[in-house]
Amino acid sequence: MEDAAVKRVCEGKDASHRAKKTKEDSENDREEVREEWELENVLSGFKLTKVLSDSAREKNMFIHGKIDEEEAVVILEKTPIREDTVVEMLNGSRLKLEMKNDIYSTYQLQPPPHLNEIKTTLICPATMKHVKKYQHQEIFLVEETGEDYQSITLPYIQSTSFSVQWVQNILEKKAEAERIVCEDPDPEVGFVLLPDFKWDQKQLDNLYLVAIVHKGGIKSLRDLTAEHLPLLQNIYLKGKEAILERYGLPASKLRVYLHYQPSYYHLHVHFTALGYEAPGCGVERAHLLADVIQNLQLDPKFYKSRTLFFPVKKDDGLLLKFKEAKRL
Ligand code: G7M
Repeated sequence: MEDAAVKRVCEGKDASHRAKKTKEDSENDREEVREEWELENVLSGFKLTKVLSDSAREKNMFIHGKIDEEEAVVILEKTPIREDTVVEMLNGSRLKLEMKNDIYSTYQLQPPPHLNEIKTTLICPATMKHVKKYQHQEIFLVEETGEDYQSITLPYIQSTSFSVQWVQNILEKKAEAERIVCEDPDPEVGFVLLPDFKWDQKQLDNLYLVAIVHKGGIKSLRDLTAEHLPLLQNIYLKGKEAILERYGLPASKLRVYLHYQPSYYHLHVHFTALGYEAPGCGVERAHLLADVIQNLQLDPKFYKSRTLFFPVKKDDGLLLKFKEAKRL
């Protein structure tokens, strides 16, 4: 089932059109794509300020720099090796022998460029808040009561939080419209489900979609009451159905959750492959949508009054506010 689904993903409009074509087609495509790429290399003038963090295990690097005097953050990430192109890669690469001993040998393999892509995310112009977000830092667990939220967190997020322009662009079809997997346009219970920009859509192992609600004014989990149950149930039901239909992945293979604190204060729900340890899916930050629904069914004001825990980086202004209020 999953293989067929990968095929469907790869045949999707914006998923890899490289996967299932004749060799000639692929070469023609590559010519066109190469031209596109050369025209669009906005990174050619990138000047490094600092590597913010990197991980040999995750094979990624977060870099702060400048492009034409504008602050920029670049995220580079080696993508998983794909089953549908692995034979092409083995057959079509250059090999350099590193060592040979009896039946054992190791090589450096240089795949053809189109099989050697690095997923790259650019944020430009980036704010210092973006730079801090990706900077490797010590983290602390904050314990936030309902009162703390009102007196410390809410004023803080109202004074400083990331712009949600990208969210508005999605809802108004000004960006990423062709990536939408499913939409319910209802202004009260509707949402848009689309691939998270962390997912390259090349394989289902790291499937990552995000459902963004149409209704404005719901900042986070803290704003949810029983009145939002129809909205949450609708996202849960239709989101799972759409993922099953499009990718062949059943609900039993999904982790569906909200972040607290989120990075962007316009309500959205994460749908990730269960086997994928997505950043921020740990118990200190992720709240399963199914639990959120049940909690609100039991107590309509559950998230107004409960103490919630969340991780905060050392440099985060919110941590300072909790310290100033002697809550840490
Ligand atoms: O942490 P929080 O719950 O706020 O998560 C927001 C999610 O939105 C993250 O998983 C991001 O990777 C994702 N995301 C952020 N931006 C800026 C974009 C974007 O422009 N497009 C898409 N599709 N996802 C985004």
